[in-house]
Amino acid sequence: MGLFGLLVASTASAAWEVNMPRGVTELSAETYDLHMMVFWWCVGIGIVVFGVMIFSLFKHRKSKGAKAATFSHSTTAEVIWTAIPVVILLLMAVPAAETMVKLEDSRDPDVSIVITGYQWKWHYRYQDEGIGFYSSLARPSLEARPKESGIDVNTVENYLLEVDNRLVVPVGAKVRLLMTSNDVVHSWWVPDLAIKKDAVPGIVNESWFRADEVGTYRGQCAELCGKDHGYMPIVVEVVEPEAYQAWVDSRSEEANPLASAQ
Ligand SMILES: [Cu+2]
Repeated sequence: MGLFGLLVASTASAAWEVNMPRGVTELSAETYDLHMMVFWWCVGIGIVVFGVMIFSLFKHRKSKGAKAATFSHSTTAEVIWTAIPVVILLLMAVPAAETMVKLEDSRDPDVSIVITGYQWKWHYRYQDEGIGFYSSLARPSLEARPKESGIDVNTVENYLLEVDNRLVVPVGAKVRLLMTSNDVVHSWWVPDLAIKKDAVPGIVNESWFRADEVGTYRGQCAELCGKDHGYMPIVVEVVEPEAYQAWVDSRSEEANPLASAQ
């Protein structure tokens, strides 16, 4: 309890979540529910197995004059303790497989974005809109980052979780993500979208999401990619379709020379 108290006290200033978030997409909710289902199965199995074990140890202890049984095999017991786990695994595997099939189905997207990992930033290119830009750690975080900066990082809003150029997508649209890397292996991870996918040089990985709620969702690179691995956050802004169109128009007008570079 003391240790727990310490742990809570040391992180009291930050939101302290133990569990994974439920997220804002249908599949993130499904993933969360699967996770919880398997978790409760594990809790149940733990209670039953340790319950029987502890009860047996206590009930048949030597001081009570218990005599050890001498049999070494029981076909009935072996069939039962094989059959029960098989049934449990099937009960978990069927819904998990259904969700996995959906996770892989990135056909017919409304928006398609190529994500390229760089040491240490992200590049986003909207395939059909002709928009391309880098997304780097925001200046307030960058300035507060060095130990000798003298800036209290607790005063920086969304410290290390803010970028200069956010990824903007429309709410309710199917967004396909094609991920690759320019140098080493990175991983594009946004918990609220239930996406954590490696960005590997020379390989294009695929993922997709359909955000149901307008909002700002934050993530980080999740693959140790070098000294500034902790300084390449991800910010996804889910907006209404009209706001998205306005953003696309404003971006196109800028005629960003990097748009066609990637
Ligand atoms: Cu990285």
